[in-house]
Amino acid sequence: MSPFALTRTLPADATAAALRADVAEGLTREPKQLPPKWFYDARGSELFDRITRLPAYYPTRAEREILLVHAADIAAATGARTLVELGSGSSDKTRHLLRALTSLDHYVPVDVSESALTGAARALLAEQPRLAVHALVADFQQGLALPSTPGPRLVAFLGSTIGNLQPGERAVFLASVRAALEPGDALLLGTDLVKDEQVLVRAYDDPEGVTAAFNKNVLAVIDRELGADFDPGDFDHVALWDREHEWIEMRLRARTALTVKIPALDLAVGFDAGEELRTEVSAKFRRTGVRAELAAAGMRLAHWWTDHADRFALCLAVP
Ligand code: AVJ
Repeated sequence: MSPFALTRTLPADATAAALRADVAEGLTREPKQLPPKWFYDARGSELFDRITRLPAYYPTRAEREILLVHAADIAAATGARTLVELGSGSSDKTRHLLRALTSLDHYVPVDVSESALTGAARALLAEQPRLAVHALVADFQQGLALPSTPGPRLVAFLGSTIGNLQPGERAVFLASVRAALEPGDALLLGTDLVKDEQVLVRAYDDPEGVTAAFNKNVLAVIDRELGADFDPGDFDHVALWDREHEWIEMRLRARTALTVKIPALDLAVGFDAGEELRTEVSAKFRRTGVRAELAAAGMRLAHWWTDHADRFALCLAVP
């Protein structure tokens, strides 16, 4: 049995307090907005899992293709002994990476969800007995205090989750990754690429309606956690391409004028008919932009791999 350790850098009640603060702030501002991290309760995670298998949602398959085709290149470029995976969730992509990186002996999954971490770690330990797993319950937006496992380290941030951050937040995040890297370490970053608007919008507004259900799930989370009386049926799912910022926005549009009570916050929130609540930004990238953002954070773009249709990129950045 290989060793397993778990470190919590998040107080047990931090998540509940953060949700209250985000809802109080986000629903009382103009325009209304919520951060996308609150989609992912058990049902939201299951819906996201279904999204990754939808014909219209290409990013997961495109990234998996790159991981499979370029596994040996990634391994040769890093020789990592420790893989740190940010926002690891239940991630099955990780398996391809772990199999390819034959030099690895430590795996450090980092996630805000302790249950996702212990579940994934158990499965991995059974499958990869050579690995010591040191799980970290942490919010990667609050800085990176990595456990002292042997180098070189490869920090992986896959799935284009970086696209959920606003440009300013990305700069802060990349700087904190850079600060955690030593010479010989590297960052493996997955980014969805700018492409035809129709393809992009369809990926966030699938004909099966799974993304619509995923989007509305955030209302069910607020109902359950804060005692609110949102009726998801009162809102329409909206996905649009913001050409100027080159990002997809998901919104929830009120079908009629309505008022929602949120007892835990002692708050009543009014929506006009047609008023929209922004629930997610999913930025799309170009190579030049990624290179510039990495450079601004003190990293150099060393490798850039894309899938056969140039829809998605995996890149390797070094300090
Ligand atoms: C997990 C953040 C990468 O932005 O594409 C999928 C989440 N939202 N469909 C993305 C998501 C709507 C996804 N990320």
